[in-house]
Amino acid sequence: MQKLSEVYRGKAKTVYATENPDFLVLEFRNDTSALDGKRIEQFYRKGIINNQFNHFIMLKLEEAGIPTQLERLLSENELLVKKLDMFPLESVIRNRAAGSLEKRLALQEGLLLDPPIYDLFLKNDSLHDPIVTESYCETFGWASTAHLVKMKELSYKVNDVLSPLFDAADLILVDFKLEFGLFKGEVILGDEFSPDGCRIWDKTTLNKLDKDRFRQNLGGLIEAYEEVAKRIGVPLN
Ligand code: U5P
Repeated sequence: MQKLSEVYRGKAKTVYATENPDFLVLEFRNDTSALDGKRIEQFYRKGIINNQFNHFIMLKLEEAGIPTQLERLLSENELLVKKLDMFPLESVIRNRAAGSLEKRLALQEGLLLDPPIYDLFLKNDSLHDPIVTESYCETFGWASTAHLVKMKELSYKVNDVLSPLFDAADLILVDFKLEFGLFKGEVILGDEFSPDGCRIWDKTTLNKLDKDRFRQNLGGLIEAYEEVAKRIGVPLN
C-alpha cells in the first residue's frame, strides 16, 4: 500500500494516509520522549524494535479475539493499520504499584494490586494527561457509557492475555497503557503496545526493562527492549 501525505506526527510515530481512506501507515521513529514531550532523544534501532514488538503483540491479541487496528507489517519500521476515530483517552491497567499511582497514593513500588486497577487519563500534553473518571468522559463527550464499558472490558482482556505471556518469559507486566478508537462503529484497540507504553520488570532481579530506564536515566534502554523482545519471542530483524 502506497504511503501518501503525512497526517499526524506524534512523539514517537508518524501517521501517513494511503490511497484507501480506511487505512493508514504508522511509521515508528527512533524518538523517545518524556515529560509530556519536553524531553526527546533518539535511540538507534528503537523504531524497528517497537514496530516489530507491537506487531507481535497485536497478533497475539487478535488470536485471542481482541479487535485491533492491525492489518500487516509493511517494513521493519512501518505498519499498515485501519484508520480509527480515536477517543482522546488513555486506558491504563495496573498489576503492581508504580509511576503516577505509587506517587499519588504514596504506595510502595511493586505492591501487588488485586484486582488490577483500571485508570483513565485524558490525552492532553498541555494539561499533563490528567486522570479522569467515566463521569467526566460522559459529561465532556469524550466517550459514551457503552464505549467506556467496552474499553474497560477489552483492557482487562488484554491483561488476561499478556500477563501470562510475560510471566512465561520470567517478566512481570507491571502496568500498561492502551488507546482505543472506533472503526465502523466498533471499539477497536489502536496505537501501539511496546516497552514505550508499559512497565516490564525482570521477575527475579526486578530490573526495569521499559521506558522507565529513559525516564529515570538508568541507561541501557535499547538493550532492555531487545532483551524483552528476545525473551517473549519477537522475531527481530
Ligand atoms: N503511559 C504512557 N503514556 C503516557 C502516560 C503513561 O504510555 O502518556 C504508560 C506508562 O508507560 C505506564 C502506564 O506503563 O502508562 C502508567 O503510567 P503512569 O500513570 O504510572 O505514569
